[in-house]
Amino acid sequence: MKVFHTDAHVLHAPKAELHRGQMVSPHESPRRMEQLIAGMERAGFSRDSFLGPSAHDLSAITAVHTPDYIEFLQTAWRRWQDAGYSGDVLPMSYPMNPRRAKPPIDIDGAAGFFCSSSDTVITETSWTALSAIADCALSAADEAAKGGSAFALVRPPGHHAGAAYMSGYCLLNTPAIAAQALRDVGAERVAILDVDFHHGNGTQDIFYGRDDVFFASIHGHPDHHFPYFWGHKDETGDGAGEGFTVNYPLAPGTAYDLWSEALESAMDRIRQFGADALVVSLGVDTFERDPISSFKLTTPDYARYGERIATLGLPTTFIMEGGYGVPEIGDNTANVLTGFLA
Ligand code: 5XA
Ligand code: ZN
Repeated sequence: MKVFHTDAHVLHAPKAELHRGQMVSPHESPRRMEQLIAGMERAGFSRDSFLGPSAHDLSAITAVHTPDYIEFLQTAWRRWQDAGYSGDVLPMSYPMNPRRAKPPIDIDGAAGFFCSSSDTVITETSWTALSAIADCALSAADEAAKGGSAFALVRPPGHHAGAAYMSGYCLLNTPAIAAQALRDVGAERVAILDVDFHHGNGTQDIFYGRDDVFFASIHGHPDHHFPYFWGHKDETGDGAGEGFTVNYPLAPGTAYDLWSEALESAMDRIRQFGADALVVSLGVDTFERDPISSFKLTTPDYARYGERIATLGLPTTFIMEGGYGVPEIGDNTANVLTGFLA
């Protein structure tokens, strides 16, 4: 399996994270990537074999994100400095009714307009990192468009970012960009399977009204976990998209027995949908020792579910999402791929 990766991820390195009332060292940091790569190497996916992405047109990103949001991402840090603010761009004020709100001129207000949670920041060089990771996701999707499978080993994650907002460490929705690219080169029906611990609210939001991209998410119940306001069972799509979203919110403490039942159900729905390509939002923060999550998956479980996903028999684009703080994030990620390839 081809693995696409870019060292440019280090250009997005937030200084701090607002977490449970304190500014802490960011959970989502370049160090995570070192842990991911170390685990991949232990499993035989050598760093030397990783491929750099090929450059894609910005239109592949604006097929999913609004042009004004992209312009915001590209210019926010400079505007923040020009306003005399210091540190990373860290939003503070949020519109309660975003659809009726207008973006203000002041960058402090504009940042809140394009954001939904204060754990997500923009640094001086974030955009360079983001455009390179979008290229990784698109390069992996190119492989799937040719009938193969590939992995975009990238950070920061993507699935909380909406068409016009950043959230939950995510600034560009890489799985949505990949899914849309697959549609644009001819896949009739694309399914997105989100196995990250957190609900993929941004991905859901982007495709909620559509019947050509199916979205399934297995995640910690929003009563207890970020992103809190989305991911309930009764969120099933809207208009033409009704029935093309399925959510499996699970209780804190869920282990593989129950988690895998949800996976089998999600895969049945993907089969019924008749997908001709699959995008997997591959978060490994379902791990029993993840510091910000509460499921109880163990390292061998990841290989078991990788093997199950392979039974769908679809060209598959894996995109790295969450998973934090422990060396096992690399082993768990590699296990999914090894199980898939077995
Ligand atoms: O999948 N999303 C994450 O892992 C990030 C959650 C951020 C919570 N502040
Ligand atoms: Zn997550």
